[in-house]
Amino acid sequence: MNQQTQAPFENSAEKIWSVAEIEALFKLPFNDLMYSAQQVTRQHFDPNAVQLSTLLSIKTGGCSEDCGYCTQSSFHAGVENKKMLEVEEVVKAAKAAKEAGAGRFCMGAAWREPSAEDMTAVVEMVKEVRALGMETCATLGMLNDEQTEQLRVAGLDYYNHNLDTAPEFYGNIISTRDYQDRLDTLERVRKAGMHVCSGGIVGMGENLTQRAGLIAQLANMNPYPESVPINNLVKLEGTPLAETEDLDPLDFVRTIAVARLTMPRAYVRLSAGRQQMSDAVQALCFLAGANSIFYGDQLLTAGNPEVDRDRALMDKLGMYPLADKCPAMA
Ligand code: SAM
Ligand code: DTB
Ligand code: SF4
Repeated sequence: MNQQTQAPFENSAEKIWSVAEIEALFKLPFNDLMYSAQQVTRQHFDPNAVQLSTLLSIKTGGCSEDCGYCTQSSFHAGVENKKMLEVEEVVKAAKAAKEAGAGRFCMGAAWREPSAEDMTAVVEMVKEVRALGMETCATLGMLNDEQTEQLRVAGLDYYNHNLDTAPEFYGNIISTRDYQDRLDTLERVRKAGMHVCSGGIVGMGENLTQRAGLIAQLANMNPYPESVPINNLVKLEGTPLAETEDLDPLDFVRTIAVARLTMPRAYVRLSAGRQQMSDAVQALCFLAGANSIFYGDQLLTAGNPEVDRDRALMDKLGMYPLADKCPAMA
């Protein structure tokens, strides 16, 4: 059985947020911000349950985009260009992820957009992973209408495509594709009837107004994404952003809280950068309303906390995977 966690949002005259209003949330006293975010979390979610997604890079390296944070771009020295994984390898990894407790399996590819041939293989992967009883997610770059339809028919539950940053800062990071291209792909995914997973990266040198600008773009989508990954930049060797100054961890926590307040019913995912975070900072992120993580020792090319470390952290915090029952009620 597929563990579908969410019905698509029916919209809804949700609030339209100005960037200034969001910036004001960022500037609240920390305790006030955390208190409000935790209250909103409790209106919509079990505050101790965490949704677990495992990532697999099904096609690594050699990408024709120039995203400044990414080690898979052929514009800068990073990982080598590998060929796409075979369907059987993907299914094996998905089975292992399910065994370890993940509810969703996300397949990522270093493409600007998939070709027709790529789509044939991905459709097969999606069908087989879904047949295991897992939720499916893919992140393959830009999609056209025919491709969104193919993925929907195959049974894809979520499509991940990030806005990455505010429109005003975007040109500092990526030059090979426009902000509007990203919005168009998200619109097609929504129109095809799949759940939208879209978020961004913080700590790329953006200022507070630009961080608020990213959240405004996401929160003002109609409807806003069901899943919102907030990534802390992982500074990967060879990328133009490798030497960027560290973001104050409390500013990362604030970003999670502001995402929670502006998108109350979304799963807010504490995404890339967890391996470099202390348990205490992660605990603050959960308090701020994060209720989803990437689970498994690898993201796409970068590391993620070991499963044992995450299990220990969940135990320490009295948290449990979304699919499991609260141990205290068992
Ligand atoms: N090629 C597809 C695309 O760009 O849409 C899918 C894969 S891409 C790696 C998915 C997302 O991962 C990016 O949009 C970005 O938000 C995030 N990401 C990539 N490298 C990162 C890094 N070094 N630190 C944090 N997030 C990163
Ligand atoms: C998302 O927002 N973060 C994930 C997923 N969506 C595809 C990717 C993080 C990538 C981190 C760098 C790497 O592994 O290369
Ligand atoms: Fe390519 Fe995606 Fe990396 Fe950009 S983020 S270079 S599109 S793999």
